[in-house]
Amino acid sequence: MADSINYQLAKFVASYGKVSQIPESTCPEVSFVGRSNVGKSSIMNKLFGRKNLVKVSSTPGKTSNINFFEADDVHFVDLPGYGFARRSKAERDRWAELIGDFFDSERSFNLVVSLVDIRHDPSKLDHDMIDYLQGNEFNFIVCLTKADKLSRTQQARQAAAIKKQLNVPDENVIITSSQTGTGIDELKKRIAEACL
Ligand SMILES: Nc1nc2c(ncn2[C@@H]2O[C@H](COP(=O)(O)OP(=O)(O)OP(=O)(O)O)[C@@H](O)[C@H]2O)c(=O)[nH]1
Ligand SMILES: [Mg+2]
Repeated sequence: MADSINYQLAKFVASYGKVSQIPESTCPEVSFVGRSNVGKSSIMNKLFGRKNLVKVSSTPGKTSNINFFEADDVHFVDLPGYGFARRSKAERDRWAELIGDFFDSERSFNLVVSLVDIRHDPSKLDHDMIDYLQGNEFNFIVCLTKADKLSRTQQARQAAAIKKQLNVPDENVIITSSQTGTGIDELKKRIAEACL
């Protein structure tokens, strides 16, 4: 680990269904949260320069465990998505418990990457998640995903509206696309700042 992270070394570590199963942090950790289908797995693959190290699902709500990846002595944590409409109450309760336990636990929360679809106003659950991160003073950034689906003008308009609605400072928001690579270098920079 020098002044940048070698993402080419990325590998899968383990998948956990309960927070109590996760070993103590042994290195810096970056976690990815956001609604189901927002693009968490895709942005991680883009960081790693890999097509499908992190499973990208055509069926939303597929990632129901906490999945750990590692690159160059940094952990990358793919958290299960929220807000999938066709989920049962039991599944939603399980999600809330898993995420609640995770952020309550004694870990190295170097950076939380909170993903929000740039095309839509943030949902109630996006607000809850980001309010929670702000309220508990987590070091976090918001990645606005799927920017390739909007024109430059629309991107700027949506980014401004979303920042205002979520009440997060300018410097905490990055416009990204896992398809074109927009914003990925900036994200890498923020990860390096938080972890190295
Ligand atoms: N156009 C475009 N599509 C994207 C982008 N990122 C993700 N997608 C697509 O959105 C869908 C969901 O992406 P995932 O990365 O699986 O989303 P996720 O947040 O991991 O979803 P869950 O694991 O279900 O919570 C897939 O069909 C992706 O190909 C992007 O930047 N641009
Ligand atoms: Mg996923």
